[in-house]
Amino acid sequence: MHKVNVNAFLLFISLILLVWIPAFQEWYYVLTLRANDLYFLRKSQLMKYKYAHNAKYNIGRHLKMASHTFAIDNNIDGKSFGLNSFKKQNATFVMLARNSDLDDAVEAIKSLEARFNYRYHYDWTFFNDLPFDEEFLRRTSEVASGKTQYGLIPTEHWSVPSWINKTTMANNMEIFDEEDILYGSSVSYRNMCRYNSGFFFRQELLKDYDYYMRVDPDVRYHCDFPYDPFEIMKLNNKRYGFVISLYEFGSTIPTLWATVKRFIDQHSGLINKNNMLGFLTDKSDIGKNKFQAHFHDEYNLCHFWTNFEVADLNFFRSQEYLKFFDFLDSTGGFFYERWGDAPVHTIAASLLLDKDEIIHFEEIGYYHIPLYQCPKSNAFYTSHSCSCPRNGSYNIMNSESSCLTRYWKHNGKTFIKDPGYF
Ligand SMILES: Nc1nc2c(ncn2[C@@H]2O[C@H](COP(=O)(O)OP(=O)(O)O)[C@@H](O)[C@H]2O)c(=O)[nH]1
Ligand SMILES: *[C@@H]1O[C@H](CO)[C@@H](O)[C@H](O)[C@H]1NC(C)=O
Ligand SMILES: *[C@@H]1O[C@H](CO)[C@@H](O)[C@H](O)[C@H]1NC(C)=O
Ligand SMILES: *[C@@H]1O[C@H](CO)[C@@H](O)[C@H](O)[C@H]1NC(C)=O
Ligand SMILES: [Mg+2]
Repeated sequence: MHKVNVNAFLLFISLILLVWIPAFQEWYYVLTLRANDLYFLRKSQLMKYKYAHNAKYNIGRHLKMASHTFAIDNNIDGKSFGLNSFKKQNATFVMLARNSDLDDAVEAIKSLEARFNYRYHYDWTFFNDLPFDEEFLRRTSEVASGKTQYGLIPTEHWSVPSWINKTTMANNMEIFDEEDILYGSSVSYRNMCRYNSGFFFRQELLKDYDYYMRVDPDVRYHCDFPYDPFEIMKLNNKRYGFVISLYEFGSTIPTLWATVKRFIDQHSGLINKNNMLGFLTDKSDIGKNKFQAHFHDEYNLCHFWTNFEVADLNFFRSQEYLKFFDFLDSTGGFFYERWGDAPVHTIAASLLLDKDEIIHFEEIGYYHIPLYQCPKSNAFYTSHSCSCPRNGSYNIMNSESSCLTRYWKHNGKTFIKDPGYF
């Protein structure tokens, strides 16, 4: 009889197992995820009846015009928000940091990995105006589940241009300091705001991506993500996404709005027909949400907090945006005043994009000192293991300094789970 070669047979079996076991694990993993999902959704529905959310605490009811987090109750078929598609988008996280931010940066990365990225392994791209040191490279690479890459910002993107009058700048910074304006005399903060307004998207390392999500070292995520925000952007043709919206300090932007108005006059062709100018200029009270800010211009100071930002890089790379940035930059306002990247991005998105291209990510539990976005529905809170103080005054959902009601008023109430949205 033909003699079986035992060694060859064992090798053959080992090869089969090597290929088969990981495939099986992946399959088993997805199955248990689905089962968990279903289990928590069922459980959360029971919880809802046991502890009816807002009614129990009697807070924040007046401010909140609508929520689609509640819609989860109507749909517990386990297919929540396309969680299981696992299709990776053309996207990266982007973190700007100093070497001294390392400990915080590691915590922020761990937080986002635990709440979202361990399922997807999106790339992490880090930038610094000085070279990152060995320890920064090592520790951030250790905690990131995706590829990590590190860029040095060119000096032209992070310095006071030669045409800025240094005397005027110094005089103005002195006044800003006397008025106790935050970062009143910080040159590095001004460089940072101008870089984030006009240069981050030009970095070589970002050329190969369509979308990015900004992650600062001083932020944390407090709920499991119910979806991939990049996928939401892609599937719904969104180009700019935010979580928190507030009133800016008017003293940091005395001439910004006048500059914007000149831009609108001179480049009316660039302004989107279906823009969201109303969001920027509405100063009326909305229900019990009183208008909070005081400013001499039409601008109501509402802006998206850019420390969280998911956006289409191609928007920032567009001729429209570049023209807008150059126009603002040419006035020197980033240095003579202290224009933040938040009002700049917000005004640009509101004027240059179709308002349907902007999205509020209501289900993302997010913290940047001192504010949270903490989803208030018990069903959502429990099913996504949130760990934020839902009923505190620093939950933006309860806060009167939020511009969200103004956003809802001017951008409708089209939510992710509305029928036919996907
Ligand atoms: N590389 C570098 N990053 C900076 C510098 N200043 C601020 N950043 C980053 O810019 C972002 C915002 O800075 P932060 O101090 O948190 O400003 P705030 O949130 O407006 O108070 C964070 O990602 C910081 O790590 C700087 O001088 N160098
Ligand atoms: C810079 O501004 C100061 C006043 O702030 C002015 O006296 C000076 O002439 C300016 N310098 C230049 C080169 O324009
Ligand atoms: C990813 O985005 C970049 C920049 O827009 C683009 O050049 C590239 O083709 C995209 N890649 C894929 C796979 O879509
Ligand atoms: C809500 O806040 C009150 C006090 O303001 C506190 O006693 C209560 O424990 C809080 N409940 C939750 C669920 O955080
Ligand atoms: Mg910060």
